Parts: sequence; structure tokens; C-alpha cells
Amino acid sequence: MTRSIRRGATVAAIVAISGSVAAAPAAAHVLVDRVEPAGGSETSVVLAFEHGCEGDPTVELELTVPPGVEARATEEPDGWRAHIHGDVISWTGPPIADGDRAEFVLTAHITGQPGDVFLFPTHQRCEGGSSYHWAEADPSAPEPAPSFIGTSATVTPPPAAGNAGASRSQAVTAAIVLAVATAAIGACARPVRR
Ligand SMILES: [Cu+2]
Repeated sequence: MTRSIRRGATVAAIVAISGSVAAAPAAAHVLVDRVEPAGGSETSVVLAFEHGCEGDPTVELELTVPPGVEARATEEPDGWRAHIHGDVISWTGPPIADGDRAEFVLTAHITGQPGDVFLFPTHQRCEGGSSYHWAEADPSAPEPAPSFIGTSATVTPPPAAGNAGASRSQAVTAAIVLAVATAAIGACARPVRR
């Protein structure tokens, strides 16, 4: 009883400090921050992180794109470079301090149906050799993969399926599911140290 009351108080304190329930944990790991139509049947997937590896700065992100995602362009922080080899995109650059926010943009043609889940397993490597492997499908797992759920605005159905009239309600449902999944993300896992 005492324990549950204390836990409730701690959660309340965290919420008070962060200002919102969803924002604090959702911004912590390497995540898909937002997905935006980019015109010409392309979509921009914006990945972001707000921490390195327990004090060590980030020096590399290596992302594997799922089937249906055809990379067309990238954007990265100043001084960083993207290298695309098949379905693997690696970004390297000058150290980004633990606690600093950074964004990486993958613009791609994405083939799929509204409601499809797209997972982007990602290695986050830090100076000194520690790393995270954000790769699990379960968004509440210790190291969830960055992911998003396709909507009619962000994915293109394959020509054969021709499901151009995907219902709006389907897309709205997907957005709600994504919001719930994002809010379920827990505390940061510990990085692997080599
Ligand atoms: Cu985290």
C-alpha cells in the first residue's frame, strides 16, 4: 500500500517536471518523431534522439529500412554524413553530447497499406564503444525499434492492390494506435559497453 502510494507520487512528480505524460519518454530513445508527406509520392520520416549512452556522446546511427521503403534522400545534423548501402543507412559525424537533441530525416518512397507497421531497427553508437540496438518490435520493450504506422497520406499502396480510397477512419485509427504505443514507452535501457 505504502509502496504503491509512493510510486504514484513519483509518477506525479515526473509528470509535473516534464509537463506531459507522453512527451518525456517519447522523446528519449531513438524514435520516429514524425512522418510527413514530402510531395511526389515521397514521405519524410524524421528520427530523433535526446540522449547518448549514459554520458557518452553519439557518433553513429545505423538504420535498416524495412521492405517497401525506398530511400531517396537524407538530412542530418551539421557535419554529419549519410552512407546508403542497400537497405542500410549509416550516419556518422562529430559527437552529439548526451542530452542534446538531434534529428535525422529519411525521405523515401514507401509502399504499403494504411495500418502497416514500419520498423527501423537502429544501432546508436557512442564515443568510447558503448551502444544501443533499438530493434525490438514491442514499443514498450527496453530497446524498441523506431517505428510508425502507415496512413493514406504517408504510404502508397502497391499498383496491383490499387487501394487508393483507403478510408479516412482507418488512418485515424492508425494514428490513435501509434499515439498509444508511443505513450507506453518506458525508461531508457542501459547501453551495451565494449
Ligand atoms: Cu532512451
